[in-house]
Amino acid sequence: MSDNSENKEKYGADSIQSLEGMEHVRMRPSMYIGDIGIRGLHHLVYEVIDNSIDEALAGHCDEIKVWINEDNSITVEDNGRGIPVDMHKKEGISALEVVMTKIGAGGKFDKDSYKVSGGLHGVGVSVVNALSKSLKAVVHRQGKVWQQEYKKGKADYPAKEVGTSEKTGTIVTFMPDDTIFEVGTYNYDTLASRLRELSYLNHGIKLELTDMRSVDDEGKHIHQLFYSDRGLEEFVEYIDETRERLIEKVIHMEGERDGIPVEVALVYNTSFNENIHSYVNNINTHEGGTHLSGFRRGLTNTLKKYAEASGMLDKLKFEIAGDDFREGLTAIVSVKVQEPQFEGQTKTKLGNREIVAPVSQAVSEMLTNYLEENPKDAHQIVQKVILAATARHAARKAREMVQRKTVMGGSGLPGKLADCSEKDPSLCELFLVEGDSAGGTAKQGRDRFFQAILPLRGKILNVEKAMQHKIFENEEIKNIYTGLGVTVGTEEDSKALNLDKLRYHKVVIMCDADVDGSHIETLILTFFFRHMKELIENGYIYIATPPLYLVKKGGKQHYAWDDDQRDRYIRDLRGAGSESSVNVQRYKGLGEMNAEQLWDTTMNPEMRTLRQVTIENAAECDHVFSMLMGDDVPPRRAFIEANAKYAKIDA
Ligand code: 0RA
Repeated sequence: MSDNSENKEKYGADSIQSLEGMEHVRMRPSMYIGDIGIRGLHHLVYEVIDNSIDEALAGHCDEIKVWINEDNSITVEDNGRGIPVDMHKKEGISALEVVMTKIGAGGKFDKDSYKVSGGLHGVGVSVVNALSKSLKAVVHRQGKVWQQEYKKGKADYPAKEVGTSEKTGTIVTFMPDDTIFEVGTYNYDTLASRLRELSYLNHGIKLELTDMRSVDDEGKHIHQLFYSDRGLEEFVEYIDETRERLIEKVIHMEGERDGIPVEVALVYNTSFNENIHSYVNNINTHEGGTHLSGFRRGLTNTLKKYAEASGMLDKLKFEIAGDDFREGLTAIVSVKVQEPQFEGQTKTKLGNREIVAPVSQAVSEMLTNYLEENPKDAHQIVQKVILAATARHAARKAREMVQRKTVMGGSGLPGKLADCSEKDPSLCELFLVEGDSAGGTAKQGRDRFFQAILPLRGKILNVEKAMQHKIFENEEIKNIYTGLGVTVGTEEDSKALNLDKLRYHKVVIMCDADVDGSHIETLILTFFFRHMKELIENGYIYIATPPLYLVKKGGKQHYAWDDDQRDRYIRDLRGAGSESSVNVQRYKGLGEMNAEQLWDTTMNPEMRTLRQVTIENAAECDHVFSMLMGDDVPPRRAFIEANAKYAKIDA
């Protein structure tokens, strides 16, 4: 999230104003792409793909190919009309050069002739150009091939004709500038999950990804094709792949209301979670907004009307709340908005009021039809709603018990919590530690001024499968709520999280570096993802990385975090001359370290590595957590085999 601080100091506010667009992008990259870490690096690719998606949405392109090249540069090719290359009257350079070098030009530089249809997307490819060491654009158009190259956003030469062609399209290859980005290596899975998401959100477009950096067992490059015929219907099927359906089919509609393209798909499963993912112009609006309000309104009104008319609610002794209609619901809402206003902390909340009605109407109409035509499913849904209302009633009591304690203050803190003395949450850290014994070591090893310890006993509850009231009755989970100072539920929203009294801005999950530890880590992360997502979104959740080995000889010792590092230390220490077999200790658990070692390697801010937990792709997380924590074994085994870190060590 930080700009290049060196640059920040060099230029004052005055000189910034006089800088040209491209230089401003290079000086303040975070303003344009969010950050200069791994996220920003991948954002560059999305920015280029967005332009091709716009061309596809305009109906001129149906194939987009992406390569991660051997040198970690990226190539994006589409079969659209090709970016125009004729002279741009006002600028005196080719239209291609305008698109590539003028900030904010995008496709909108000349409203009438060169508007990219929809013009829905991001900051524009010129930003990618500005942040690239080199970029090359090749355009196939009107029987010819044109090309132009750039360095740090500046053209090497005017666009030139380099050949003839029978096809049309645009090919952009860029190498991110390593003086700007902290990292330079692309992650295949990150790009793959974005392309999968895009293929569902824009059905009918073929998206291909190839990794030129490596080959598989058969000598082939890793390659995937993402294509969806049925759009969000398939997206919901994918997310809920391992959940048990309550109704047979995904309910799906696509259409236009008041000129706004709206697509919605939903299904009910037998779980207790609400999973609604909303998108505006293919961007995940994880803070929701007016389209989500419209969706909820349509859903609640329609189901309520149906349930009341059915007579099934007659014997119910309490009111049904909005939440009750969403338990076990998986849904996606996607709208395309010409001039979206984004609000909220992370600018991912849609503000346009005019979007509420079209979405709500679309949902009402779709659901009304569905309920009429599928009375059996309708009955199932209403029964589920009644069950949810009943459970919520029971859960409220359990939750209020937890919260009453928190409100009472001091004595309300969990008995097992060893608190820190500092009270400013921005300075405080809470370690959630696997097991009482490691908890004890951590208590001795910590800096008690700002580090608090909460030991968790064994495996915490799998919240993916538990009902609400079970969650609030669970001892370890209660301790997490009261320890953190987080409360749940307001008048309007019984699940809203209140972080005003959050006591720590770093919550560090510290588990053993083995299979059980990973399992516990996943259980805790599942809890945070489902019940305290805002903590992750605010960047408060971290994972500690205890070392795997201690390599020792005589008075010299080194900690190692992986096998390569261990082997290097072994060689180093052997190399010291003598014959003696160097001593290697494998730390299976935190408990095998003494307090001093734990502080030195894992807790001391000067030495430790904390991994911050972020959500790159919420829908993909939803899919993975439900799969990992659900009942279906084969997909889980496959996932673990593909990602396992400790399997070999513990086998
Ligand atoms: C404006 C006008 C036209 C094409 C494009 C933009 C265009 C931009 C990109 C960016 C990536 N791929 C693209 N493909 C097309 C064409 C106008 C015309 O031919 O009449």
